[in-house]
Amino acid sequence: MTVPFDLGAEVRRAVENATRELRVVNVLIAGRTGVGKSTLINAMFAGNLAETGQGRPVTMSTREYWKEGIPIRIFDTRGLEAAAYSETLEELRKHIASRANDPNPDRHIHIAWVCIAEDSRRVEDAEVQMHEMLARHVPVVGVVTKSRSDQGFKAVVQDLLPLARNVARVRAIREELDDGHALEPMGLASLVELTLTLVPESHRRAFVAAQKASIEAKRDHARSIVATAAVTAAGLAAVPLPVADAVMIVPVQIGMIAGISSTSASTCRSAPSRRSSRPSSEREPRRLRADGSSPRCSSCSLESARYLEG
Ligand SMILES: Nc1nc2c(ncn2[C@@H]2O[C@H](COP(=O)(O)OP(=O)(O)O)[C@@H](O)[C@H]2O)c(=O)[nH]1
Ligand SMILES: [Mg+2]
Repeated sequence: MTVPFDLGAEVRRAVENATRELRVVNVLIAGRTGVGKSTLINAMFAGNLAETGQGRPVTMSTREYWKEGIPIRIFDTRGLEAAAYSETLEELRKHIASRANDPNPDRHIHIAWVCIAEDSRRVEDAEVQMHEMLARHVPVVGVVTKSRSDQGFKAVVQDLLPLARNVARVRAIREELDDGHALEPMGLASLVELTLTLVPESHRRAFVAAQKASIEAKRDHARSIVATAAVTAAGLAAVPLPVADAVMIVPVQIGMIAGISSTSASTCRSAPSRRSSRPSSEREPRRLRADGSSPRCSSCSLESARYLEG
């Protein structure tokens, strides 16, 4: 008996499902000018988000950054040093509260990082007040930026930002010292892991996909997708079916690949484009290999449905 099987339709459906499930995670990053927010954003997330111009103003002091294809929105809050600080804070509070009431959870702010530079060795009142306001609405992490030598500063931050769920130390870029030694970036993967414990479960996958600092987070996520698909496939194989098991199991495999590639989107999209500049009508049709497998992304080596799509 022949069962019609449209591979293209299966791939499209799997990619659509995986993309729909991905959601959009919203991260608010607060801190004084110069503490290293933009540098941290660019080190942490795909797409050099903080370099994409000015972003969109959402309040007088807050700008929203995003890029097509990356499931994250960054809210960069400046103005901690402004004279009219309490107005800045109130304006931001209203904005966060109105988002929290939005029925669409993709509009909520899911996590806030309050950044304080280690070299300042000071926590200002403005930062304390900011963290108090934010903690009423979202989980807050204190982020000590430009870390080099703690000397008890993390404990001071923990003490002065008691509503922060945790405090992380990061160095977003490599720093070369006069004597030729270099300090490598640090703490970024830990900040990913810590943040993942605090964002709602529904939005974790989006965070995993958007971040580029922790390959482990992507790998762990891929493993859980593979494990789920294996259980589903085993269940199908156990049921006597009037068609070959493969017919039922191939869509599960395609879904699994689409799920994995959607959380590796940043890697795939940063790969040198293999898209042709020729109009699609002039391009050769895409082909599966002789063994039936699909081409692999040159960057992440995933047999990627998203890549297949392109
Ligand atoms: N050494 C070192 N410099 C950093 C680090 N993060 C940021 N910077 C530098 O600090 C300056 C201000 O950073 P920027 O990201 O523009 O700060 P923002 O105003 O908070 O967005 C820039 O010159 C960055 O290169 C870091 O982890 N280590
Ligand atoms: Mg900046």
